[in-house]
Amino acid sequence: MKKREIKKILIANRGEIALRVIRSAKEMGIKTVAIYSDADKHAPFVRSADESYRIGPPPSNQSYLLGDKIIEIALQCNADAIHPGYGFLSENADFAEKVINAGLIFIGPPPSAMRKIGDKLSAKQTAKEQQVPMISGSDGAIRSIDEAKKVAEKIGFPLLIKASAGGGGKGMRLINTINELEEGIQRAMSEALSAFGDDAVFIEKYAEEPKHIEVQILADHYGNVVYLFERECSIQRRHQKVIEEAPSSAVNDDLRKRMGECAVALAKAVGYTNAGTVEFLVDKHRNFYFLEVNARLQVEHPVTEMITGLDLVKEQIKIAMGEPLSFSQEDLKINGHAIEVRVSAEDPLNNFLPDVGKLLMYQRPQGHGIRVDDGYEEGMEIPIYYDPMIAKLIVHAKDRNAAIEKMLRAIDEYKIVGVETTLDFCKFVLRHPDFISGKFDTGFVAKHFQPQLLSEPLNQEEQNVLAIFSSSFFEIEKNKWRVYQHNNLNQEHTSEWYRRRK
Ligand code: MV4
Repeated sequence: MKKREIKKILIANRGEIALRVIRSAKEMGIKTVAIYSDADKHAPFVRSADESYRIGPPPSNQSYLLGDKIIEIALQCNADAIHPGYGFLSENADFAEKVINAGLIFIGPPPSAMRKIGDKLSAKQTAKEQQVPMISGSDGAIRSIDEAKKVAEKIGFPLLIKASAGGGGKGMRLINTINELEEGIQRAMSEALSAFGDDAVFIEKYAEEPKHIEVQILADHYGNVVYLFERECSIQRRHQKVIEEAPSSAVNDDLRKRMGECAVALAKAVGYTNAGTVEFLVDKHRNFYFLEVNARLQVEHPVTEMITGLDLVKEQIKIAMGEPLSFSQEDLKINGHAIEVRVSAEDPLNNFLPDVGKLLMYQRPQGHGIRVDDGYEEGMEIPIYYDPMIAKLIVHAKDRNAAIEKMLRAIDEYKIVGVETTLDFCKFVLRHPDFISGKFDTGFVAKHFQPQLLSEPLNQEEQNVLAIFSSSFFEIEKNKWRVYQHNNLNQEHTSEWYRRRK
């Protein structure tokens, strides 16, 4: 692999991750190009890039998913490389291939590696060949109901039917008895076909109360592959991660090394380069099982950056330029503990439905050990067209307890008015005895969370203030008032602030 200079990068993404990539590129003396949809015209990432180009109307399929148009812009503005961020085109092997065929550098793994681990059956096949532990299940795709029944007899119930092309829980079905099996397979296959254009499904024994733990890897073009330890991602709801941390309190040095080495072996086997993540389930006996590979930089990468001191985007860019990794596995040490919470414009009191709108007030927490990766500013609208994540709030401290304390302080300092957010929900999790003790699994939210736990009934004084508000300035419904309460804004402050706004 010969070295190739990168002087200009086009970022094929939006929001916080576009800004995140732009910042690292700037520090490396690399020029940046933003592309944006009409919904993002005034976004910070568009302003902070050296050049920016409109790509189309707000919907993703008319903007951030237009691979050919994005490549055309990259060529016109003389960019050397494209960084895809996460989501959108980031794991699309055909797009990566087109980027390369256009003479540009794709800052990510080679399309061949993306294809080998892109569908779960072929990823599992490779993992198995590398002696990565597998949960018991079917050997490859299920071809008949008879075959499904044989596998079920062998492994027992409950079991899961998974779509090979699915990811992040899409196309998964839980089967509790033999009676549900036939219909389950048929439905799973037809759903997979319509959702992914591929009806391949497979069966796995259902692991009960598992933890979701993933290993970050980096691989250069000279066969050097390292693991940057693990992230604990069990706190999620409906397959959306809410809180991530590094390291995991359930992983000891021995398990860390075994999981890390499996991830490295898998990467080497498919000729993987750049940054990637290998996902595992870990059961209560500390057995780990391969799940899937994510061929991109992930949302939660900052917790790994905090405990390793590395800038993963810079590492991605250096790898793409053909530089060898500047460190080996032995050089890497875990320093302290990091936690990330995803701050989303969703209403936990209303089934986490997106609550988009204007950020009337937006003040970030500050201070020692606090990092906010966001893509919005006060006064901006959160568009309805994309993921409702407003920000990632990341803290770093000497140990897990200190990190939890710091996160609670940071959440209290975060002032967001105008949309409901997941901040209070995260506070609930961070204070829960089972979270604090580390005794939690992917079922935590379903087991412990009820919306009532976030909302105390209003006391008399609060009701009085609410009455004044709703009759005088604006129609402020109860939940909005709770946001002011959460933000510790007293009545005078709130009304004065509203007066100024008006
Ligand atoms: C499983 C499992 C239990 N047993 N596989 C969900 C997302 C996808 N990546 C795999 N998932 C699971 N696979 C077996 N054999 C439980 C889950 C699962 C889960 C995994 C990670 C994070 C959250 C989860 C929530 C529910 C179920």
